Amino acid sequence: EHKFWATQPVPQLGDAPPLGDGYIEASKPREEVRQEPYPLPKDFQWSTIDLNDPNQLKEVYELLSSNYVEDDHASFRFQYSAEFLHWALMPPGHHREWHVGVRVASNKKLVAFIAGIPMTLRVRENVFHASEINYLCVHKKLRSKRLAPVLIKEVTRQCHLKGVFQAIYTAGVLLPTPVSTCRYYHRLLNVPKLVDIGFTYIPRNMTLARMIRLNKLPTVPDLSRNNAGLREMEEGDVKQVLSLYTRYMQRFKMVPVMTESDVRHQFLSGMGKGQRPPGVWKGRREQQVVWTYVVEDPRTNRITDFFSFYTLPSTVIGNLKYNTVEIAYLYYYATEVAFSSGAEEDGRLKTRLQELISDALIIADQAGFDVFNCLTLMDNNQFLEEFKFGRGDGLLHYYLYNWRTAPLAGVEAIGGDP
Ligand code: YNC
Ligand code: MG
Repeated sequence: EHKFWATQPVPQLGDAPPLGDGYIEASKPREEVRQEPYPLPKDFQWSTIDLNDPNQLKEVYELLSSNYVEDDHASFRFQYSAEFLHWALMPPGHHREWHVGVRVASNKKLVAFIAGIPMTLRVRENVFHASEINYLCVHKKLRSKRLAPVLIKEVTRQCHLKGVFQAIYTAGVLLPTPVSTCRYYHRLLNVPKLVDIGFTYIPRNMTLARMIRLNKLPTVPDLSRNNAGLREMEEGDVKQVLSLYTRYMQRFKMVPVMTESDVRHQFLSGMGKGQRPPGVWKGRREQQVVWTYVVEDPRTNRITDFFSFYTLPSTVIGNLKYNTVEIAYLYYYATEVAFSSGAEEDGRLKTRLQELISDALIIADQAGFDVFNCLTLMDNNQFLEEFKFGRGDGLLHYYLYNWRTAPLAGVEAIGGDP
């Protein structure tokens, strides 16, 4: 029933969970990797995309803006900005050959895309090089012609040519076979707009005014008061943020392993131009993609915590009043409190996470975001309920290519059966 996926080195639906961890297919020396691109239907041609060329970046942006992922009701569609794509697809060590496009041979129009970026992944005890595959997109007019498998095979070949034989990817659709499944949760910020565009509705025995009041947030982050040390991340914080990140991620079973340059890229490079004056929380920078804050202990000058979120608007399909809904997505965070003994048992960890995320919500609200999203992963179950996050209907499945490991339980940490 999965004609393509049945041929790939992934666990098949219904397979017994594996006893041990490891690859499914052995790696090959470069000379044994297929040297020619896979054939495309006639009238189409492969095109490596140079994202440093503003014109090509814009072509990818335009393809995705009109043809990328929509929700089940076709009400919203992800609208990645060009700045976002530049940030997401050009991390340290990225390969141009992993930005795979398909063009119409006659007029060179870009009609399909898939991208990979290199990463180091830890799954349980094993650390290995992998690619993270994303932005698979086929123009709406070319759907259901089995183009997607050709794109996947070609990006796989390009990974193999660089000596990478494992991959991680996520999708809203169920394929063979998720290693984990998360649910989206949404914290409403701009209630009237979210009701207007049908992102949410006013429940029975509730009024709009009450709903607004219930979701109202303070205007100043708590950890910025009384010299508590909250500020934007800066270049000088990279080493300490890496150390915090690395130690905190030991709590989890499947995580990216980062270096200093990864941290600089992931948390700083997308912060946009120009310094915001300290203590100013309102408004936002033009084209800022990622927002990273640290807490610096004023007595020791040590970074004790950090949190980050990124900007990813969605197009509101067919709405006359609003073109987009501005969405912040929770990204990585970490806190020293996790390393003090007993902090989990006596609730200190939970309290600290709530302080951090509550400030993330305040900052996002002041910056004009309409909604704050997160998934049921990391320690997010420690604050979802208390902070009035609503359970979404979207699921996100996580997949590994050519790596078997038992399903990662506990990621769908709250919310019950999907
Ligand atoms: C999907 N999202 O099951 P079977 S997520 C993977 N990921 O194959 P056709 C997908 N496979 O079941 P269409 C998939 N969606 O027969 C469908 N498939 O074995 C499989 N949507 O191909 C599907 N972006 O070309 C079926 O379908 C086969 O024309 C059917 O094209 C699909 O980026 C798609 O949701 C998704 O643009 C391109 O619908 C199209 O429908 C579209 O006839 C809107 O394809 C945008 C959208 C997907 C977002 C994402 C992650 C992609 C991961 C790809 C797998 C990577 C594997 C690792 C490779 C590197 C390995 C190394 C080393
Ligand atoms: Mg197709």
